[in-house]
Amino acid sequence: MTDRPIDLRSDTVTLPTPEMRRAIAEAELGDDVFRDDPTVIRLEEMAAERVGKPAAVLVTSGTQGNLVGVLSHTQRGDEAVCGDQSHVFHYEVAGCAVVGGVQLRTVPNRDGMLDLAAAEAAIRPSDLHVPRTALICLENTHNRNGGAVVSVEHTAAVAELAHRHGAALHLDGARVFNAAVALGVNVKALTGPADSVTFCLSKGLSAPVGSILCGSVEYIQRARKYRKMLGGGMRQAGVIAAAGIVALGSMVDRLAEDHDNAKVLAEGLAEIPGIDIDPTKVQTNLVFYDVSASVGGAGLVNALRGRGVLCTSPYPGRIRMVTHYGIERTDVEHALRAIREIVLGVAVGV
Ligand code: TLP
Repeated sequence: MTDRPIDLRSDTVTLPTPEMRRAIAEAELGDDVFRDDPTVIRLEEMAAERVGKPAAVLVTSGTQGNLVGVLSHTQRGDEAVCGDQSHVFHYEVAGCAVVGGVQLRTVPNRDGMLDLAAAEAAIRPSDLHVPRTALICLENTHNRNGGAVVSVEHTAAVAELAHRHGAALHLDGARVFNAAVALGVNVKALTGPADSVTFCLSKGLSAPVGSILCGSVEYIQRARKYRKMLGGGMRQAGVIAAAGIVALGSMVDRLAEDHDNAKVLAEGLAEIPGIDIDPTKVQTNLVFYDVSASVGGAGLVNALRGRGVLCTSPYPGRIRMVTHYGIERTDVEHALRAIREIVLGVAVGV
């Protein structure tokens, strides 16, 4: 047992770096609803430039970014096509339906990708009886598909499909910098084909709060209004933006360390009898595996907690572990030892 928990529940648990804490303390501030906060404006300009869009708006969270993002592309009664494993469909409290009157239509997701034929078939014809397909949503990296990276080619193909049918493409890029680092490409190759992009400062990039929504100037103007409607008009938000500037400036390249640690974890898990994992599927910082043949999901979560290792079991029998800033190689080794003892202990009836 170590003195601090090894917290593998999510990369959302990351704490701000010392450089972020200094930047927060020294940030130049103003009321951002009046557009008087120079630090927010700097972050938004930096973020837009980074992903190759004309404009950006700081939002409170990835969920708010996706909701404002969808609202700014759609009207009530429209439909948005998304993956059946997507975050926007599973984990955003049906915000598109509740707030936007937008119906989500799912198509199969595999390895982060949308089934292109199914997506094309899901696009509505022009007919009195049916909703308008206004939008397609893509997610990169893909959370429920094990942190899978969506390729540049697939992103371009989905954008081409959307645009051919007069729809827009929104990218839920909560972890798009993980995808860019894993592929070794400039993030613009992944964000460029999309009409709008959300990415999170508060996950692997380790800022305490905040996400960014990017798109055209007119689109971001609409988004500012929807953000205000949703209570996301923030005042001296430079305290948040200051950490975001550090996040974008110095926390992107180190995501490779998290991916390496996830690989070590996955390879170690594959050697433990009673654990089902394909380590070749682990491309970024999310590690999913199955323990239904041994201790069971809840069993492992609880036993690990007693040994100072935190993780989640998002579906029965399955475990999710996430590597991030603050998780060192020695933490991964400690977690592996604890898992091995628990799983083998149960297997031999100890
Ligand atoms: N995901 C969280 C949980 O909600 C599951 C996590 O711990 O992974 N898009 C994607 C792909 C996400 O994974 C998340 C957060 C969001 C959007 C929402 O971001 P927040 O939590 O900032 O609202």
